[in-house]
Amino acid sequence: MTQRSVINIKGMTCMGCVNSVKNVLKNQPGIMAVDVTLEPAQATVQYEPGMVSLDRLKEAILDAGFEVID
Ligand code: 9UX
Repeated sequence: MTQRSVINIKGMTCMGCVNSVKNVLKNQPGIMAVDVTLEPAQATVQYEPGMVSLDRLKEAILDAGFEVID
C-alpha cells in the first residue's frame, strides 16, 4: 500500500525552484508520484513506506536548500 503525504515548503520563489524540488523527490527510492506547486508552496508525494520515510523525503528537500514547515 502506498502512502500519500503533503509537505509544506518554504523558500521556493520560482518555477525553477519547483522543478528542483520535483527532481530531488523523484530521485528518492520508493517514490511513486510527485506533484509540486508554487501556490500553495507544497509537494504532494506518493511513496512506498517500506522503501522511504516521510522524514527522509523532508531531508532531501532540506538538502536541496529549501525549508519544510511542519
Ligand atoms: Mo528560481 Mo529557485 O531563479 O532556487 S530556481 S529562485
